[in-house]
Amino acid sequence: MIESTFRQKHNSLTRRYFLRLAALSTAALTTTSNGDETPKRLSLESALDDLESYLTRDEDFQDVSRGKPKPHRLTDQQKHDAGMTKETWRLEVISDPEHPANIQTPLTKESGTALDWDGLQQLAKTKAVRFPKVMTCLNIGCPLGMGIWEGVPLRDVVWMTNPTADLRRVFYSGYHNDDPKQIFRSSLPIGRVLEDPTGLPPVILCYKLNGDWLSSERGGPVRIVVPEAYGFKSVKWINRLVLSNLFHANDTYAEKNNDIDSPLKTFAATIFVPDELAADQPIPITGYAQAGIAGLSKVQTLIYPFDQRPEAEDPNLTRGEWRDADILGVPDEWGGDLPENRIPTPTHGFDEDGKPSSWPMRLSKAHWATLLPGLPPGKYKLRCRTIDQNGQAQPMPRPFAKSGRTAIEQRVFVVKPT
Ligand SMILES: Nc1nc2c(c(=O)[nH]1)N[C@H]1C(S)=C(S)[C@@H](COP(=O)(O)O)O[C@H]1N2
Ligand SMILES: [Mo]
Repeated sequence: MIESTFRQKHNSLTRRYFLRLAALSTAALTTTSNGDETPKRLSLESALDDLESYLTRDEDFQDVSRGKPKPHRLTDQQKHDAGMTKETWRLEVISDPEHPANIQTPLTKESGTALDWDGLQQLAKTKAVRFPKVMTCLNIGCPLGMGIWEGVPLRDVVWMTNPTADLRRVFYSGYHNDDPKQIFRSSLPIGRVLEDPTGLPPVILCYKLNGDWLSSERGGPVRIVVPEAYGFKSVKWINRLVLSNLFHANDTYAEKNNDIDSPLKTFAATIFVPDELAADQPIPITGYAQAGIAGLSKVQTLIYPFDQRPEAEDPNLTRGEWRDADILGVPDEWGGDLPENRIPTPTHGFDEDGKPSSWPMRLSKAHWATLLPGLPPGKYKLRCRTIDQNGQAQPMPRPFAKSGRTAIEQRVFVVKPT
């Protein structure tokens, strides 16, 4: 779905991967039964040309924002008036009138205590955190983009109100044309805001993506980013936090049957699959995986003749002869317009040299590739799946579509007689 023109071509890592495979199986790659090597070369080239960069440029993210008009399409003057510029941005933090939390110093526009851009940047001097995260919509099969997000922990702003009791949940919403019907609201239990589960970065008030100020389309000047959640928890153009004693969610996204408590799932998808191959020609395939809350341990592929239907009896294809693909290593180039191609330090999950502490990274993307043995002429189905770090094969352990997509992808290709 991402525009191929924006894809970073000639990803050197993947190029090396295929070259190494080619060297290992020179005989298989350089001659077909009739001595013609052209089709093989062609499909390797196509596989490489179709790759994407690891990080996504701000403007290359897909956008699914609601609103009439969408807030980021307002004119500069309208954004100024709406509090959607650095100069005019204000964040109010108040107690819920219906389910009051006990807070001593609400931050309001009226009293001139609302948090402004300077106040946020003041906090950022000592509190700024960064972490990698793939932004994925619960209802869309393909991630919207992969970024390094920077911001101030939301708890530091909650503490500014001096809460003392009766605080169980935080509701938050962004600018939506001053129309109550257009409000996009999300929420979190206060526990998640005040404390980070082991290994997870904090929920942040985010103002930078990949080292640069967050654009208006991405939710700038300031949005929420929740590391382990689907996109709808990461509200854009944030301007209001409501501290509440209500004990349950009331997210806008709960409409339409969405499971709003589901953290990111692990799944794989293809990027390049040849449509057509010659008989016995090795089959180069590339793809990406999303490492969800349970991490990523393997990506696997399965091929079977088109007219066999193993899924009829075994919907998750657990009895198939799945083959391990190779998860590609740390990229040489991060892409995403990251300044000097360097992960800034400190960033959660990276060491002082900007190298990932583990790979593939949780709550992030990974790329994979494989070169499968050639096949006799016919029409085939290719499937790919992940195994997470708990050993669960996709779509398990949480197969329900409304909890985030994990359906096993299928692609069709044809092998022609030579
Ligand atoms: N204010 C506001 N924030 C929002 C939305 C919205 O419509 N309005 N959409 C949400 C949804 S459903 C998703 S998936 C993510 C997408 O983030 P992105 O546009 O940066 O890719 O933004 C979320 N934040
Ligand atoms: Mo979404």
